[in-house]
Amino acid sequence: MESNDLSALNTRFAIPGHVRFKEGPGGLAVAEIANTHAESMIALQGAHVMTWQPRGQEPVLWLSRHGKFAPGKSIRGGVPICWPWFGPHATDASLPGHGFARTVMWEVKETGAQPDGATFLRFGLIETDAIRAQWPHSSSVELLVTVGAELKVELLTRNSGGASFQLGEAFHTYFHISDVADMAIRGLEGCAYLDKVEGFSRKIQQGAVVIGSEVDRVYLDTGADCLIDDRGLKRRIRIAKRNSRSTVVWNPWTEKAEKMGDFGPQGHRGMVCVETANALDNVVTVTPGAEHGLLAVISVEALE
Ligand code: TA6
Repeated sequence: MESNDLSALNTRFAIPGHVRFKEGPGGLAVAEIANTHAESMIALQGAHVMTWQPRGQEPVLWLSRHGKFAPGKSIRGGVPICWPWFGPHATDASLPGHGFARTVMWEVKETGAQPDGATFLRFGLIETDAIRAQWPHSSSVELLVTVGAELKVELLTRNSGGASFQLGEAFHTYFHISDVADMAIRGLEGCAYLDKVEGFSRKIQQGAVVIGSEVDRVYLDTGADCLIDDRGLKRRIRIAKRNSRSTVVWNPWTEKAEKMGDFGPQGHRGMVCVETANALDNVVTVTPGAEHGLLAVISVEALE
């Protein structure tokens, strides 16, 4: 982004003690948030929350140090926005996996200092002909972010057209953990899931989710909080959600991570994705004039 664009952004939206705009990795324009509760960095490309670190805590989001930060390239880590479909496009394999929202430019629409000291930001996806060619529906989408002692992200989709459309979506959130062997995910006990590692076979979760090989599961019909218990960091990450019926758990493990090329050596051991989604059987129908808000609230607790 041109430096004058950054100066225009700072003129309109910077707030001392909260947010300013600067050139980030790969020359991507970013919002840099630093308040009494936490620090965070959000790329305007994809309205991509790259980092969130509450004061006194280790980073909560995982961001690859080997990622390619470049225009039009999805960032490996943080909170990629999968919209308006999750996974491959239903009928056109030439379209980007997980939709286009995470690799196109969004614009800053609002920033604010909250009474409790948190920082609020609102982003809007910039409509282009290229986007309309992939998504021929009259819609708008905004991301509302509150950076504080918790991280709150809400994806607001509005149907401004005359016909309903089906929406697949996710916060594809990468969490920083001490080591995958020292971690368990609770909250999905008894849930049905589609196991993408085994041909989307349908199974039921027995006990906590522990990871010792590639895991790629879409848990269905669940609105439950997920808890990442990290024994190494002696902390619990809570992912609460609203208007989400799917939770995706993913770790590529060694071979797939090496193939992807942007995890770094053994990078997969320090991360797990717990994704707040509406995917596969749980895609959402948005009727004309309706607004659908996917909400995730991430917080950190001590692990007794
Ligand atoms: O959410 C898990 C998943 O769908 C995996 O199947 C894998 O494709 C992952 O997303 C990463 O996808 P990406 O396009 O970001 O490399």
